[in-house]
Amino acid sequence: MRDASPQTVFLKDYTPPEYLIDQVELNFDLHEQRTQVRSILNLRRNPQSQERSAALTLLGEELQLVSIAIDGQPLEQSQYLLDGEALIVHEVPQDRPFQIVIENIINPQANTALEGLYLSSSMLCTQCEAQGFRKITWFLDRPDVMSRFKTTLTGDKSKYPVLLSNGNKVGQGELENNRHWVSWEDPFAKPCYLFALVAGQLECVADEFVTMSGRRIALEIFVEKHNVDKCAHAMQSLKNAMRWDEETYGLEYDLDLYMIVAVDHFNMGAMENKGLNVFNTKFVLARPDTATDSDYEHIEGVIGHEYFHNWSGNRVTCRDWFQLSLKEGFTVFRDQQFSGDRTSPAVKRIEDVNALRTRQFAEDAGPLAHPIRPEAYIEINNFYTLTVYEKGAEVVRMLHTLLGAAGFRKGCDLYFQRHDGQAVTCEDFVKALEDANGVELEQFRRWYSQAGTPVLTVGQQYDAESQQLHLTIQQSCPPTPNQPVKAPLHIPVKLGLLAADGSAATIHYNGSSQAEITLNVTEAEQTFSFAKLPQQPVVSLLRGFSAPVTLKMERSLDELAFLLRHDSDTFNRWEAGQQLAVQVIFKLIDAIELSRPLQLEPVIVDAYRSVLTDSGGDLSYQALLLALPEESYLSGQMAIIDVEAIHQAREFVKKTLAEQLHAEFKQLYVQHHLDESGIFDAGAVGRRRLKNACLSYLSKLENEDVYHIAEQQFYSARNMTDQMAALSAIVNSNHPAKARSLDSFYMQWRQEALVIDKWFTLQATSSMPNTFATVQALMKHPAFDMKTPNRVRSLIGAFSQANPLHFHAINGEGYRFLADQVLALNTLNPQIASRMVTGLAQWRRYDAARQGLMKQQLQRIVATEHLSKDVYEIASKSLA
Ligand code: B3K
Ligand code: ZN
Repeated sequence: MRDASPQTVFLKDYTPPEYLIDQVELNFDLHEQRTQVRSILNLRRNPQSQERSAALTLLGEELQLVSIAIDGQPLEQSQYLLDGEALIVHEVPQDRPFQIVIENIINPQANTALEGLYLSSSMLCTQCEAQGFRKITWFLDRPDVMSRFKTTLTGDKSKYPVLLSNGNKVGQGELENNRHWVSWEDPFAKPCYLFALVAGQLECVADEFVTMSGRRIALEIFVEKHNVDKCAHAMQSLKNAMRWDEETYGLEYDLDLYMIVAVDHFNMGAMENKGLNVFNTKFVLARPDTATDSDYEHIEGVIGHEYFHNWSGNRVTCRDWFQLSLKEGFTVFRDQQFSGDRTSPAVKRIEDVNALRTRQFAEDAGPLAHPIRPEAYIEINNFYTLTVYEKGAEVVRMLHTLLGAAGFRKGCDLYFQRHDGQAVTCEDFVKALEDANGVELEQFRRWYSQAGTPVLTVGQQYDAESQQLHLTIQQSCPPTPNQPVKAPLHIPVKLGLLAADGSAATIHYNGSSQAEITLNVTEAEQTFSFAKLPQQPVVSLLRGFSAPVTLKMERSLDELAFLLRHDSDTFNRWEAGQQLAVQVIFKLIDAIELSRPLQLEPVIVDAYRSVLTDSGGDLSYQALLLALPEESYLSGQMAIIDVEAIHQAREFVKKTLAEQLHAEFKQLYVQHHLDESGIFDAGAVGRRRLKNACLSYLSKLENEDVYHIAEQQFYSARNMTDQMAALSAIVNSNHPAKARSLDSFYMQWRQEALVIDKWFTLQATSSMPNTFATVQALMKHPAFDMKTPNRVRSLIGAFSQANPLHFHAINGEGYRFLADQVLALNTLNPQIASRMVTGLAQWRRYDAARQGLMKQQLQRIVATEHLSKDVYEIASKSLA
């Protein structure tokens, strides 16, 4: 058990800050083990606050106090109180502004939690969101306190030749003992979570961007020397993002300088600190031979995301952390739009929905379900969730759908104009959209407060005599923790109708005639009627996945095959193929569970044959049409998850398709297997994706010919996409050269940490026997390191979250292993530890034996002494 039960923070308890800090001056004397901080805070009472106490409470953790003074007067011990989390000054001036000067010491080297100021390799850097600033110095560490920061960094010239902070550089100089200093000033008031500093031996890759109003912005990417040749794509992505935000939202960059620093040790993807983004190297570094096409896409997406935060997050920030989705959901929506525009909107949408349905839906259906605006937390870092981010983005997307692109833009314009420089709420965002469009979104607001994935159950009735189609839509939402009963939501449902020849049937509805309409589903049950339909049309519902819901609608395999061939909506065309495969796979699962012989439905073979022979132009899209639903998506459809049957059924479909369509797969493979350097353009990416999808099918044949193809591709590849695809085909088969290929890959890339991460992940996610033994051996590999989050994720995270077959082994070894690692990480890095616990959270979805085993490990975790708040919250809520 923990030493004391941790406190829960509630949204309903929010009150405005008692004091404000208008200006801060920070001075850092940087040393790995003993950094001295001198902080000058210019404070005043907040006129908005109702509280009337004379005391001031500043938050601080793991700090060593040297001195504290008010208005030049040093404080005696009796004038303040110090505990592990706060510094309370008993009396401060009430009727005038005052100044507090604090000196304290921190130890960055001892900081393995990677929050606050820490050491990554030989570089010093910070991570302050959500509450890391209090590990740097005592402060009003809450987002509604916005201050102007001036920062001076002093450090050794050889160790820290580069000294960076937010804003513009305003001074620098030399000191004795080979030391130097640099001063930075950020003219924009910001919450302290957006503060950053970086010090180290860094090379700068520089470029420039001219804004729409003609201002020249210096762009600088800082990396370690050996990575200088991997920054071009990140730089181009940044320029693309800056242009896109101007063109799409009319938003221009505000400072004269935009800096990005790439660090090896980082708890998440990246951080949007004002003017000085700190990035996980994973989302910056790319060269065709080291990064896959997906890596290239993710880099562009994350660079865009952090850049877009400059407006949605920094210029307009969150009042409190319950409003996190205000900036995250909105910014994810913006980065999704950006990536779609840069690549293919159809492909991007499918990828996003796929991720949402496999991962966020599971979160929403389990013990950790929460609304996109949560109402309570123990540790806010636990709420950077798929729900807040991805479902949050879906909620913004629905607003975009309801208002139309122009109306949504008008609303955003008003939001940014009305709230620039403020810390606001989700309510303020919705209000701005309403006001700008003269609409009311009262019922829609429930999306912010209700958790769980709504289910739409659709029935159709065609009346030949009146030529009418009636669609009855029922909505419901399963109970989630603390929310047993849900009220109906406002759900936009996009609809199209197809005539028998596959063409669009006109929708006559409420006096208008259109090819596609958006239905406003607002009640628990509603019937929509469509007239002038001489024949029964095929319904294409929830086009573009217009709402984050589960759709239940009876469909025959033939109807799905028809939609896969003819639906003009690219999302629903893909979705029809998915649902076709889901139905086929579930029939096989039934057969497996009844020990019956397995047979593949011919309709899916025909459907795949037509996909294989009709490219339609977008090869990435064609590759997606060929991808079977993932095991995790299939799990989500099962009352009691049977990992083995799911795996076996899906493999059977894949192998049988490969056998029956062997010639077609081979032909496409050969056609698109060109000698490519790995240039990242849509054409080349599509060719690689399609070809490698074919290779993945062919590898199921386990024959010499395919072994040869895979090995050839592995050794001759000049880009990482092809090399990884070939290695993956080899590792997930009985290929005789498996060990040799893995060794050769390791030797080739041992200097490239991000590539070695892939090497770990590939082995951790293998479906072949002995994977668990391999994972255990890899834990002892010299390249494995518990203090490097990327490495932990690549091995422990990959095994527990992306290898259901082996993680859920019936002897419980996977669960025990995960709990061991969670407890080891708990002391080192609570944020990473608590992310790993989520592998056990879904225990109720498994059979009784597995439930018992998973629960046992969760109980073991909760019973451990000195458990971090992070791990305690996730483990105890999972058990609740
Ligand atoms: N805002 C950061 C995430 C901070 C996570 C803190 N535990 C990155 C992002 O969403 O852009
Ligand atoms: Zn973000």
